Amino acid sequence: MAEYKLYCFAQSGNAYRAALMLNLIGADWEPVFVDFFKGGVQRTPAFRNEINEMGEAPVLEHNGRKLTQSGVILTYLAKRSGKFQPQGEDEELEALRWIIFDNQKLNGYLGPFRFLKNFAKPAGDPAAMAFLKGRIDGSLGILNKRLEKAPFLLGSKPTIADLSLVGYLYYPAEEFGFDIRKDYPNIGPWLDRIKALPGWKHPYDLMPGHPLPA
Ligand SMILES: N[C@@H](CCC(=O)N[C@@H](CS)C(=O)NCC(=O)O)C(=O)O
Repeated sequence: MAEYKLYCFAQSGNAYRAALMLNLIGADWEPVFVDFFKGGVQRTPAFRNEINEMGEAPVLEHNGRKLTQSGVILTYLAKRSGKFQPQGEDEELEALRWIIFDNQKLNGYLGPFRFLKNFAKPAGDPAAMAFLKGRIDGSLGILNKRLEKAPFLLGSKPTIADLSLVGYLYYPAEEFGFDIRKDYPNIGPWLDRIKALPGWKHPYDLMPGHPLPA
C-alpha cells in the first residue's frame, strides 16, 4: 500500500496542486478516484462523514490523518519533505498570502469558469461568465506583473506558492476559450519552468478520470 493516498480526479485543478507536489517530491502515493461527475460522490453523507465534512476533493490520507484544502496539504508536504518550502517567517507568510489570493481570486474563479463552460448542464449564464472572466483577468494581470520581478513567485526558487497558483493553468486553452499564455507573456515561461521540474506531469496524466465517458 502506498504511503500517501490522494482523493482526486483529473479535471480538478484544486486536486492537481496536491498531486503535482506529491510527484515532484518523489512521494510514494496513489490516487483514490473521486467520481465527481457521476453522481457527485463528494456530496454524499458518507463522504462528508468519513472523508471530508467540506464535501471537496482533494483529500490527502497519511498515517491515519485526513488533510483537506490544497493549501494545507501543500504546507504539510513541504514541511515533511523539506522541498518547495518557504524559508523563514517572511517567506512563509508571503507564500500563504499568495495561496489565499489564488484560492479566492485566481483559480478560485478560473475553476468554476471552466466548469460552467465545459461540464455544467446547462452551461453557465453569460452574465455570470462575463463576471468571472473580469475577475480572472484582474487576477492573471496581478500574477503576470509579479512574475516580471523573478522567475518564481518568491524569488529564484519554486515553492508551494507556485504549485498552488498553477492549479488550472495547464489545462488546454480551448477549455477556457482564451489563451492565458498569449494574453499574459510572463505566465507561459513560468509555467514552462515548473513543467521542466523532474516529476512534472500534466493533470490529465497524473490523476484518474480523463477523458470523461461520452
Ligand atoms: N479551496 C479548496 C477547493 C476545493 C474544491 O473546490 N474542490 C472541488 C473539486 S475541483 C470540489 O470538490 N467541489 C465540491 C462540489 O462542488 O460539490 C482547495 O484548494 O482544496
